[in-house]
Amino acid sequence: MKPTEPTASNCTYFDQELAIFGSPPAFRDPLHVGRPNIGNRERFLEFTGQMFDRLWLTNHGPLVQEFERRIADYVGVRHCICVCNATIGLELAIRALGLHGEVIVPSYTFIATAHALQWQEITPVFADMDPATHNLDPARIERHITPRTTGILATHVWGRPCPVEALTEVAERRGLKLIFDAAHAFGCSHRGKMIGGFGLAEVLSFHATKFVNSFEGGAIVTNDDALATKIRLMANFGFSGYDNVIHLGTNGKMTEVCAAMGLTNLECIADLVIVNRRNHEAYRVRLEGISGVRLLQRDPAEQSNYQYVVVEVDTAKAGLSRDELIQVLHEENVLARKYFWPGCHRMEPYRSLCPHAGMLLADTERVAAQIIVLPTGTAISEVQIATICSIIQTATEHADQVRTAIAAKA
Ligand code: T4K
Repeated sequence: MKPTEPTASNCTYFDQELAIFGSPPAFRDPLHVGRPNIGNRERFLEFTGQMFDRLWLTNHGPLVQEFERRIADYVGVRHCICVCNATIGLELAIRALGLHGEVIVPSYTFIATAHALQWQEITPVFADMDPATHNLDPARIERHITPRTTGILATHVWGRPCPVEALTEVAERRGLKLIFDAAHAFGCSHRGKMIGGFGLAEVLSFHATKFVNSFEGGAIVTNDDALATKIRLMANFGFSGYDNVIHLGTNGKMTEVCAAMGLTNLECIADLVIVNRRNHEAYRVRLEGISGVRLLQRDPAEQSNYQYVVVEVDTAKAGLSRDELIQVLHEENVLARKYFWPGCHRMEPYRSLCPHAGMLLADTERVAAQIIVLPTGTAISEVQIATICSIIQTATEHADQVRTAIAAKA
């Protein structure tokens, strides 16, 4: 009998038991990608206790100030402005920098990167990725630069650093402002320097699904004093002291309870890396040798949060397409994700605004159709990882039967 919750001694997966063939799923409860890491609950209660005692719940309170100080120290930047989420953080950075017209972005990123521009009536112009890294390819940017282009907004996809130097060179030579969407990259480094200090500003996310979470939250980090002052004003309606609005602004403030969660999780950041790294290594060992399934590696010389376990499926070698493998996993209650399929350019409003964008995004389209993101973080065990890998192995070894079973279900 197949166990509903595999144990260490019983985690081998047999082909006749695949749920796609009609057996019960390997996992009774769904295994999600993006399960939140929850730090020390006692610490969280201490922080929130202080908050209740002070009767200070939001508007740049002491917990937010402390969170900002600790992030700035950790990243090694002069300024950190915490905000309610990274999407608002991107919007604020974009607006404070005066970007307008067109801005070059990857299509292979979460939709928020593009929306943060379009929301402000700036056209995101999608450039292709380097398929080896999944990051924006500097060599493919220049063909998109027009007299209306004012900036480049690049994402450190999966926390693996963008080619920062090459992007900086293009930006400087063409007179463009360069900022980074670092939503995935808190705790990651590039050439020994923490991500957060590159470009004119970088934007971090502390969403529940991120490596360090503050329920919802984000931060703009920068070494530019004037920019930091401006963003701080803009995130608080443009207020400078009581009753004095000196700038156009919005409400981008982080609450104290969010900062309490962020501080709690920041205190155990080293443990979170250990868990994610252990998981990544477990996946690496068990996926190695499965034909057509390649785990994206991290540069061991750099710091990484190992927050995303990303595999590329080569249909010809695996015998199954990415979508077929996803279906196999979902039948087993492993809710693997297809991030960032189908690419921003194929989502609205961009699909309608620029229906032919895909013609210059061949690698984005190809890679987006090959990616599976697997569960990791503190909510998953090594035994569960072993089972997931065994499901993948069994499915690829019996690809023909799996395809037949999928076709029968259609
Ligand atoms: N830039 C980039 C490159 C980003 O990846 C993101 C966010 C942003 C900007 C914007 O940052 P924020 O404004 O969010 O700070 C999820 C996250 O919601 C999103 O924050 C994240 N990127 C993106 C990569 O993943 P969805 O649409 O996949 O969310 P959803 O609801 O499907 O949740 C993901 C999984 O997490 C689910 O399988 C269930 C699990 N989950 C989720 C939550 C909220 C839990 O187990 N517990 C939870 O509390 O976007």
